Amino acid sequence: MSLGSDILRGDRRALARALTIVENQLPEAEEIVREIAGHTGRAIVVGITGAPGVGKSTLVDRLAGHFLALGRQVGILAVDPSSPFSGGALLGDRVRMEGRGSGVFMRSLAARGHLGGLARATPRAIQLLEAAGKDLILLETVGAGQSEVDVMGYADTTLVVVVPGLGDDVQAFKAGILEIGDVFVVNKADRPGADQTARELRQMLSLGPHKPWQPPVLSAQAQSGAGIAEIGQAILDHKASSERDPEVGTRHVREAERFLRQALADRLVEAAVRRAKAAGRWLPLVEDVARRRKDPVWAAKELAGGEER
Ligand SMILES: Nc1nc2c(ncn2[C@@H]2O[C@H](COP(=O)(O)OP(=O)(O)OP(=O)(O)O)[C@@H](O)[C@H]2O)c(=O)[nH]1
Ligand SMILES: [Mg+2]
Repeated sequence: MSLGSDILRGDRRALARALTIVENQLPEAEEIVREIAGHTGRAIVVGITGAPGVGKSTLVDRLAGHFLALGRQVGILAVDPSSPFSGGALLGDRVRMEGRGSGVFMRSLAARGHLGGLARATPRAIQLLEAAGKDLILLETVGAGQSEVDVMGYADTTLVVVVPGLGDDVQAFKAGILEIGDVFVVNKADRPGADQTARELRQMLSLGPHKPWQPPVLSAQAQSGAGIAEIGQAILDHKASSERDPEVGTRHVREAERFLRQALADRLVEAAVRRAKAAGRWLPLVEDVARRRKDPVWAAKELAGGEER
C-alpha cells in the first residue's frame, strides 16, 4: 500500500507522515502529490491572520467546532514563519484541538530554515488534507510581515483578526492588511473600545476601491464563542460570492500561477547553473561572491544576461 492511497482511505498516521515529508521537502513528496492529484481542490481554505495574541488560535478552535457541528470535515494548519520547529511553538494549540476527535486534524508547519520553504509546503499540505477528506481547512498564521501575505495567497477567504485599541493606530492597518482581508474580526469584544475599532475599520475600508465583495467587520469573543456563527456565515457568503463573480478571484487560479512560476523557476535555475558550470563560469563566480568581490545579485545578473544572449 502506498502512502497516497492510505491518505485517501483516511488513515491519519499516513497523513501525518506525508505532511512531515512535504514540510521537509523530501523527494518522496512529489510522488505522493501525484498519487492524490485527482482528489484535491475541493475544500474551502480559510486563512486567519493577525498580530500575536489577538486570539487567532482560540478563534480557529471555535470555528472548527462550529463547522464540525455543520457536518464539515475540518483540517487545521498552523503556519509559523518565525519558527524552525514544527509542533513545538504551537504545541499548546495542538493539544487543545486534539480533543475533538477524528473530525478535526491539526498540524503545525514551520519554516525549516528554507527561504520560501513554507511557500512551497503550505499548498502541498492543503492538498494532503483535501485528499484525506477535509472540506474546510483553517490556516492560522501570525501576521509578522510579508510572510502572512504570501501564505494567505493560498486561502479562499482571509480573516484578519484585530483587537480593540488597535484602531487607534492607523499604522497598524497599513502593510497591506486592509487589502488582504475578506472578513475582519474585532476579537476580544468583551474589552472596551471594540465598537470604536469596528467603526474605524469600516471607515477605512470604505475609503478603498469599490469591490464586488465588501469585507464585513464583525465583532467576536472567541473565548466565550460569541459572534462565531456570524463569522462562519460570512466565510460561506464570501465563498459563494467568489464563485458567482470571477473578479473576486479563486485561489485555484492564483495557486495554478504560483505552481507554474515555481516549477518554471526551478527548471530555469537548474539549466542556468548547468550551463555556467559547463562554460567554467560557475566556480569563479561563486568564489567572487564568497570573497565579497561581487554582489550575488550582480553575479546572478551577469549569469542571466549570459543566458539571454
Ligand atoms: N478577553 C478575551 N480574551 C480572549 C478572547 N479570545 C482569546 N482570548 C485570549 O487571548 C489570549 C491569546 O489567545 P490565542 O488564541 O492564543 O491568540 P493567538 O492570536 O493565536 O496567539 P499567537 O498564536 O501566539 O499569535 C489567550 O489567553 C486567550 O484566552 C476574547 O474574546 N476575549
Ligand atoms: Mg495561535
